[in-house]
Amino acid sequence: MTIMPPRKHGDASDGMVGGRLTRFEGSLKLTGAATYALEYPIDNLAHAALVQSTIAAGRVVSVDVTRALASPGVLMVLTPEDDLGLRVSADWQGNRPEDKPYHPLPREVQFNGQSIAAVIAESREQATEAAKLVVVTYEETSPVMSIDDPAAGEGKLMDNLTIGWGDAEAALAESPVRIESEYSTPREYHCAMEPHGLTAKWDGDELTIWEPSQWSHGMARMYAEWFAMDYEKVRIISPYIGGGFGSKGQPLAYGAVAVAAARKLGRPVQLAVTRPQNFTSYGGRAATRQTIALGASEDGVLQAIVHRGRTETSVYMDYPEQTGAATPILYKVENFSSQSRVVPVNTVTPGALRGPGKNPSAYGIESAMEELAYKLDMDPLELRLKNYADHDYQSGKPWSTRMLREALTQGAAAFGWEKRSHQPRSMRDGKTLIGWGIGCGTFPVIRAPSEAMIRVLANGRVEVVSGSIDMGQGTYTILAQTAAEALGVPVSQVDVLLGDSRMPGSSIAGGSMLAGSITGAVHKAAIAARDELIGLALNETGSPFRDTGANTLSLVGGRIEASRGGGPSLSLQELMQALGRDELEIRRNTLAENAQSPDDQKQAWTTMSKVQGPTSGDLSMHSWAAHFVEVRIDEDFGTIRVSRMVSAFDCGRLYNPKLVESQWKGGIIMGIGQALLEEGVVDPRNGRTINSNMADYLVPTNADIPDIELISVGVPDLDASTLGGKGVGEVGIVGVAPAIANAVFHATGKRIRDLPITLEKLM
Ligand code: MCN
Ligand code: MOS
Repeated sequence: MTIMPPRKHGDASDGMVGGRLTRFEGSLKLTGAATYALEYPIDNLAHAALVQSTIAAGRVVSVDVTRALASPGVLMVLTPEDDLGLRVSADWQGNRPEDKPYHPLPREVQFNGQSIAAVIAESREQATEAAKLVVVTYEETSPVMSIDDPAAGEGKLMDNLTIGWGDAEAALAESPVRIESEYSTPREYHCAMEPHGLTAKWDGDELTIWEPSQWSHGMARMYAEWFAMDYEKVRIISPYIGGGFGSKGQPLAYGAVAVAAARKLGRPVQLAVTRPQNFTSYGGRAATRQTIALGASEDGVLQAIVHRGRTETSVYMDYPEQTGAATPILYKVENFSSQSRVVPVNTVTPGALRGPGKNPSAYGIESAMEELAYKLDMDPLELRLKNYADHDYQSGKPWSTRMLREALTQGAAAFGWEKRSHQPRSMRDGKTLIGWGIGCGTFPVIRAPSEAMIRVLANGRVEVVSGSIDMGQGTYTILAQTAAEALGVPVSQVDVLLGDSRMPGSSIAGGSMLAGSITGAVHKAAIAARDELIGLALNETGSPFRDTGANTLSLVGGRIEASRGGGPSLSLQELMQALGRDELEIRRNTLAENAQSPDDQKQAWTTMSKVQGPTSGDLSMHSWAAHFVEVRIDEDFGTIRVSRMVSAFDCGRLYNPKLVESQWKGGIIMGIGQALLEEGVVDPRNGRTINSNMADYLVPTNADIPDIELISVGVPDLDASTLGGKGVGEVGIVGVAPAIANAVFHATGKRIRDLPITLEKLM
């Protein structure tokens, strides 16, 4: 779990905040040295395989397990008949529902692909084989297959998502120039390289779970509540994760099944969720439909935005994909109205997927803005700049920092936007139609309290310890940089230990909130550790500084010495030896002074109840993006290629620009997939996601990805975070799909309003 320091860096300054250090754990993952949740060598391990429903709605009448139980190696079959003895857990906010049993293998079937039984055997192969022999009889009821099913209806209005100011309907009616369109997006899925799964082991009343997690503390709490045990007795271990993209923030039904099976059997149990089962274990991004009407003056000043969104949810939980999330904050507008509905259908509850809400929301408003630009016969860049929001019209608050104008103008300059000819179909290269488009993106700055520990060891090495998560974004690396800079030691002297709920509490690696939150805690702990070391060096017996009369010392380049030079100079190892210390341990958190009780701390690390949104203070804080896209489309075949992209971002200060660039690129690549390839296809006969595998659910390959030029226009935003950074992980995807849709329109004159834009839609 200890991450080896990098063997070489180009430049010593790489180790400081802002340096371009390579991800510490990257080579461990590439070489197979990183151990994933299903790879821990655990003795006496039994293996579980899930049996999932093949109908979309109804009841399990009976489960015949005779043949499965007789199959070689089978130890146990769990069905809805078994009471696993679980209780429902509190939600993310920590709100406890009425105390009642929780059945992870329920009798009631609410979607196709719901887990209804599990076979546990000596080997994974035996469990998988026996799972096929379980015979389930159902009593079917009539399901609602998807948002397009006539039975789905208009859905439920989510009052808490209604946003409005001015009189949008009236202002729209009076506007001389208007557009109105409907935009749709299909179900989309995370498809992280590492599928879901876990290994669960009981030792008496203590439970250890190796499971990929975006939030070790939150997951430990929910497991503890399911199994009615003390939080302290559950341990989640998750040092390496092969991607999550939002899907690994909470324990899921299969986890409860595996842990319950381990308890019943008295043996550790491992459960590997198969790739198809991944598609229904945690929902993907909900299918969305939104209507946007824009009203403008003849010279292109926005008068009104009217937005109506509908998104799929499950029949058992209202999860709104907030299509009205970006619409109110991108432009200056005096009259605004947005309403959102959820439409219950027989699907697993959809969930957060990179850029939740903001992503489909930006797809809508950024497509609509471009439609308005054409209606006005105005350059889409000019329209965006003309309607630039000088403050947040939704909250009425000033922006903390908003360099979106710079992103638009610098992005345009790098892209060569001035060479564009406005008319659709007016740019071509032989039989290839060329189109250029813009899409803006945004993601809020979200902050959560976090805690970190700095340990200085007798050998002079420094450990940063946090239960937070690195699923590939770079947490290990930026925390080493943060500690090295604040302490004044080379980064090669720092080890970072993450991904264990027994370690200090932290925010979720989600909502792009981790980096800003946890660097704040590490910075605070490292400064305190430095002050403590200096204090000990000045005052402790045994220290050679004690008698020098110095009243302060400095710690630079890993050496402690008088600030003015002269006198003794000790490495950390020498100092620890002189002090006769084995270890110095400092913990700090970012909680408010009045929220430091053990209860407050537990709430802070294990629920979302202390998370602060972008407008919780006097300012409105967000990351911003402007994407410029060129597409090339074969006129005869309609094949679309993204041939060039420039994306300019304002994410404040960048802790590590190299990692930020790969975050942005990762988001952009997912956005290209969303625009052109990704679509969960629902079988209208039984509600099954037909293409629930990596061969049929298309994601981009290297050949689909052009050169992507990235520009950072951000400035440090010290209101947003301790070190001045804003969120990076999600904003990259936001605005990419509309930029591509807009470029496709510019190339072909045809506007495709439902994603993905596949060639048959262009024909
Ligand atoms: N960073 C930086 N400077 C900043 C902000 C961030 O250098 N001002 C860099 C750091 O390397 C940091 C990373 O960007 O580790 C992401 O920081 P942040 O934006 O705070 O996001 P989180 O750490 O909270 O990570 C979650 C975010 C989300 S919500 C999704 S979804 C997502 C994403 O990160 N899923 C990912 N990036 C992913 N990257 C990988 N490889 N795999 C995923 O599943
Ligand atoms: Mo990201 S979808 O908030 O994990």
